[in-house]
Amino acid sequence: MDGRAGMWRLAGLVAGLTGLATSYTAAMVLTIRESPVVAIAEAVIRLTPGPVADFVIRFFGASNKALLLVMIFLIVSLVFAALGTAARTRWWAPLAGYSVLALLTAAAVLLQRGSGPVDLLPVVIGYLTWLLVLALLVTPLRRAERAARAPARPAVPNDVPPAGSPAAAQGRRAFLVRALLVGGAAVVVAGAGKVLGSGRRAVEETRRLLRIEGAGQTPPPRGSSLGVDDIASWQTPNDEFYLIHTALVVPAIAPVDWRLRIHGLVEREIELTYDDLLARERTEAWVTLNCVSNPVGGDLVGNALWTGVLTSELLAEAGVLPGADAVLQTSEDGWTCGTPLEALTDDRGAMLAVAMNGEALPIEHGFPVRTLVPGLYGYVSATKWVVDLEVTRFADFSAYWTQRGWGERGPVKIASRIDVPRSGESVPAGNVAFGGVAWMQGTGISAVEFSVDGGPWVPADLGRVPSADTWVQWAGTTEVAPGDHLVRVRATDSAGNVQTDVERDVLPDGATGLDEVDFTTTDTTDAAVG
Ligand SMILES: Nc1nc2c(c(=O)[nH]1)N[C@H]1C(S)=C(S)[C@@H](COP(=O)(O)O)O[C@H]1N2
Ligand SMILES: [Mo]
Repeated sequence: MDGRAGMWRLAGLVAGLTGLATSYTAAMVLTIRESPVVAIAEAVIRLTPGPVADFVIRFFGASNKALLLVMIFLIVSLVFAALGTAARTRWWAPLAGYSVLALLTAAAVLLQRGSGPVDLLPVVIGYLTWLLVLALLVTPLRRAERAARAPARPAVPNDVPPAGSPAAAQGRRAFLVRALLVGGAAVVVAGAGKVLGSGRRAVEETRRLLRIEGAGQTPPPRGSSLGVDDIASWQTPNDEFYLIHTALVVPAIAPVDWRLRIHGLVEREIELTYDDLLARERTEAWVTLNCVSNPVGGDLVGNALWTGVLTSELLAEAGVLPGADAVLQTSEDGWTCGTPLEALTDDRGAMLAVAMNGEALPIEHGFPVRTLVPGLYGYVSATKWVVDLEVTRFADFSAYWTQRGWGERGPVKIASRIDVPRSGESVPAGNVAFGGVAWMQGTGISAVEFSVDGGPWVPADLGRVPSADTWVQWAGTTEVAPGDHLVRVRATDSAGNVQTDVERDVLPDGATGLDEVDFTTTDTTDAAVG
């Protein structure tokens, strides 16, 4: 038995575990639900045949997942050690081994519900850590072995390498120092990840158990959905609602820690706790929220039922002083926006929202409290994780996006979108179905028309809406001959303004122009005859 083999195993083990530590912490920092190792455990559970899984779950009770994690951990530890050993004679062996492990993990991550490319980042970070740390650790080991084998020393006639020259001993010492330093760093990194992750999980758990009394009592109006497949559903589910925020690490705020300060040009400062806010009278409304960065035809828009407390009432209580025309909103993560005071005090229903579609706000949508102002783009109004409202003057400040060239005020612009047919879709010629959504919060949509190949504008049917603040589904059909076509859509608001076809970029204050979709119609009579 080779006495030095232990060092190679140790190198493999330290490199492997350090990679697990960095990938775990990356997952916690990126607020990915679980670490890659958990993704593997879940994949194993999912891929285990039903009866076996049932047996295992019954046998191990609630601790089965923890046990599975421990087992996976032990197995990969053996693999890591083996890869260290393999590195001694075949430099490519760990590379191949890590690649296979990373690919398997990536597959497990992608199997999880709602995962996307970002969720692969921890896997990539772990993979790079493996390669880097192993290289760092085996370099002195190789040096030691080369020194031990140096021709200056007579070969020893057995398979134990010579105890070694001073150079060999030095190499091994360098290895041990590095292994110790890397191992220590890995423990620190994993500890940081645990702290980050546990705080977040506690908040997620609190949120999950939270019931906001009375929220979610306003069903979508009958007829809001036209029942046409592939038009965006009138109510956007929380986990499909678009997300925009500058925060890399989404704030996880426990309700007990949340405070809102209302101050500035007011007679009385107000400080509110979450309980204070929940104790107040609540309002609930369907409101469509959209992003100023949404291009014509884009999907940075969603419609949800929001429950909260009217800002008009809070600001009336604070007593706004003359001269104020803005409210500078600040979030826990330091993002700011400037909202016209009027929009927060008039009767449009601007609110501090605590629930979205009847559930406590999801963390990434601003838990525990966000602002929601019908009729304004999100970047000037919809502050997530809001903690501070300063009544002030537009002349006296410049908020996050305004500093970056975006308009100071962001009233929404009228828009309409084609969801059916999809771009490039091929449909049978004849009576072709068209449909989508249109919105102009605050004013409402009175008509939507579509036109094929520059032909006459065809009026569409509109779904029913509860107010002017939500989008409306539109749908219609018209005869289309076989061939390649282009359909365009335009909306008219309830004040009689027809959507312009003049194209403007999203910068500085929202895109304009008409959505258009290319599609093909195929002659079905040919197919029937053939
Ligand atoms: N704290 C914070 N709030 C924010 C933002 C942000 O970056 N940070 N982005 C705003 C923008 S630009 C939009 S469009 C909306 C999006 O809200 P959503 O992510 O819930 O859809 O949030 C707004 N509130
Ligand atoms: Mo936005």
